[in-house]
Amino acid sequence: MLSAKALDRLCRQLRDKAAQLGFDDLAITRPDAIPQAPQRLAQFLADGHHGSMGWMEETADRRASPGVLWPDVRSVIMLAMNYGPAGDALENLAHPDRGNISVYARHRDYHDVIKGKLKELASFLVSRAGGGDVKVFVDTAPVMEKPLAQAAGLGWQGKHTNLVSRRLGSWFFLASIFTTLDLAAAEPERDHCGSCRACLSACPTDAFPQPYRLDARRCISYLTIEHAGPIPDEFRVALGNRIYGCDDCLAACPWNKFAVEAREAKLQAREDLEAPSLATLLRLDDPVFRQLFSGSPVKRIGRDRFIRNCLIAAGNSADAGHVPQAVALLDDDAAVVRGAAVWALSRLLAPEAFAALAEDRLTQETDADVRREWQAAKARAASETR
Ligand code: B12
Ligand code: SF4
Ligand code: SF4
Repeated sequence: MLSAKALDRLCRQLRDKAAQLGFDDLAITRPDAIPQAPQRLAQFLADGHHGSMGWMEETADRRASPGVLWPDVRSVIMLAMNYGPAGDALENLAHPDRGNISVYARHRDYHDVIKGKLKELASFLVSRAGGGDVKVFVDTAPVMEKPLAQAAGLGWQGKHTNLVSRRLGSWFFLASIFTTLDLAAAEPERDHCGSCRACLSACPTDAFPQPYRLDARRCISYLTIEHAGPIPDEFRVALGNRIYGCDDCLAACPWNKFAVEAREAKLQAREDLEAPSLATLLRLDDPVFRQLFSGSPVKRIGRDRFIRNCLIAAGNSADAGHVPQAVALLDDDAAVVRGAAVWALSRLLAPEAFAALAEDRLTQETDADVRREWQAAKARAASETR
């Protein structure tokens, strides 16, 4: 058992080491510091707000309570790593000839960047404490990182549900170290949203049924990354050119006036992912997709889902230059790509030209979902011709 003085020294050393490793903040809490989380998570799941993320339901008990995930845990160390953009995060949304990849994915996969540093920090802790057990997590285990980070005082969950820090703004990742060591816990951060509603109003798909609650099924981040099938029709126009994730609610937050650019070089945007040409992306086959997104979080969704997203962006671009590539993608092996190509063409071709194409291609299509896409788009074209 360490004395209070030794504990204090240990925490200071831990903080210094974390800063040295590139973390931007560190705070400590108790595993039982989020008593409201189980009920709130249960409500989120009962409302179906997790959509097809079945893993959230399967792990709910462990997710809601660190003590269920690991009964021996005595302290939770929460860490923040800034990934702030160099310029205006939303600038690229005004360029329909470009695809927009959200800021968190314009560089190396943060899981890879953070994991090694976390392990090093955890080993440092054990060696300085002269014992104790540790487990490290960065979005890789059922841990409610945001409420734990608020309880530790790193920031507060804003009305958009993400953690906001008075010092860092909104652009930072979270990670945690669970330990059997008894460390001094900090006070929770209080809510500084006040009467502001900027993030709620900024959402293009109206994904917040109430402040502090998100219906993931309506969120562009979920629709472009987590959702596997066709993107529901009602959200396609709102996607604009967002082909991977969305930053609108984060970027709207006035607390970002304190945000600075990421200091970790691996979290600074790759130039080729800041505003990639949609025409080029639409031509990616599987090997080239894997090569382009090697080491990037985008690789996780696979080429077919990515091309689906790019086709929706092409349909929103009003650029008939995409027509030949969209026609070529009508023969793609993946039904989800063919269906999105139908939608893009229905938006890029004149109604008469689309109707003629549909006449020719609908009979060749065997997949039921894609046939439905053709029929819905044909009906739209017919109503526009009338
Ligand atoms: C599932 C998930 C998603 C889902 C669902 C998001 C969500 N808000 O739940 C989707 C795919 C949509 C998503 C999107 C994004 N995500 Co995400 N995601 C996660 C993940 C894996 C779990 C989150 C979770 O547990 N959700 C379940 C809900 C119920 O929990 P919650 O959001 O904390 O819910 C709280 C509120 O609902 C609130 N609440 C409910 N009722 C009430 C009532 C009152 C009065 C109050 C005050 C509060 C309140 O209490 C709940 C518990 O505290 C975490 C990593 C992790 N392991 O924590 C990353 C994580 C949250 N994501 C992250 C990021 C960066 C994003 C995106 C910005 C990515 C992007 N640019 O596209 C977007 C942001 C969208 C948004 N506005 O949330 C970061 C956020 C970092 C931060 N600073 O907060 C995390 C922490 C990953 C990480 N390790 O850094 N994500
Ligand atoms: S990430 Fe985009 S779509 Fe999702 S809640 Fe925020 S603003 Fe809305
Ligand atoms: S935009 Fe306003 S309401 Fe939303 S998180 Fe920031 S301060 Fe809170």
